Amino acid sequence: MCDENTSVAKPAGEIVSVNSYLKDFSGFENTRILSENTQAKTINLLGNFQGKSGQAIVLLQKSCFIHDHLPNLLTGKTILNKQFDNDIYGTYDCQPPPELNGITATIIHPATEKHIAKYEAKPHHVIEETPALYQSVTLPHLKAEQFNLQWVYNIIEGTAEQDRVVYASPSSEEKTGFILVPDLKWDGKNLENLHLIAIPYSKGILSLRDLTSDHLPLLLNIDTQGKKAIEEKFGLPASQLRIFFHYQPSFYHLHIHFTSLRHEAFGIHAGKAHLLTSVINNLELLSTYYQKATLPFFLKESDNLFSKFEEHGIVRKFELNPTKVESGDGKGNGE
Ligand code: G7M
Repeated sequence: MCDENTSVAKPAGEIVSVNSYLKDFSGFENTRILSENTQAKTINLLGNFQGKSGQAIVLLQKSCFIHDHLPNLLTGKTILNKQFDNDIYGTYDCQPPPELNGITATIIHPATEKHIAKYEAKPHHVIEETPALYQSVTLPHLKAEQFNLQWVYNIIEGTAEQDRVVYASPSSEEKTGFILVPDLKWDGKNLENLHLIAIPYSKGILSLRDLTSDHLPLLLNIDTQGKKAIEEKFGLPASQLRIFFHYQPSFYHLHIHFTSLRHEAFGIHAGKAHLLTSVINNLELLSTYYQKATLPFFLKESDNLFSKFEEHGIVRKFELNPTKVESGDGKGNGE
């Protein structure tokens, strides 16, 4: 059910996000499955809400098991319907009470074509981004087409997610200060998939590429205070944290991910993640390291940045060629 009375007034023509009043999924029409990951138990859907303008992306992830809930899970309230048994083995369709069987839902509305491309399954490619390619391809593209940063400014300016803030530096620390909040995709409770992001107050640092040794005080502050705050609030020591940047990120206001080592979060692998300690170390060795380095990253074919690299002849779309796969080396790489 929707309670539109609580929605924020917007200028005529601007679509009001359903997120300002949504209470359930009534009226949602699913038009397409964008992608699915059976291992991570996620599904990303495209659709719309009946009578509302704009497309909506719904990201669903089955929640992890919360250890404190286990005693309530294994009781008479959890129904077991047998699928089969064989000797000492039995498999059941298990139906726990709804409150113990949650799904984390993230809704993006109104979603742009860029959002849709981001969540759509498409082949990835490696791009070896030299400093020259950054200047001629990436930078002009991200200046023209980057995602809106309003949600970031809302957090650092104190108008959104303030009840979720885990740590905030004093506002006088303009250059070294930051705010630490749970990532959109984390429920803020389950330590198994802990995921927070540190957002510097300072505007204009687009990404890793902009960092020089001038930013070391900021990065060291984020490293020290972020670890301390997470240990104090969640009891997770620094040795259990993976702290990293994404390159390319989705949002070009510098931010740093803090995730639990046990969490196989999206974007923790080589080709996307750069550990904060390595970044600090590189900057200590050479102030202009990130202006001089070739930075490789993975890019999805559906990403507009991919088309820009394609136009420059740096990469081309990958099409699986079945004849070559059959008569080739058997690895099925189709090139
Ligand atoms: O790939 P990149 O490093 O740019 O990741 C950005 C992160 O910001 C993702 O993990 C998103 O889940 C997270 N994020 C995106 N939005 C729009 C929000 C938001 O509104 N609030 C919070 N807390 N995190 C967000």
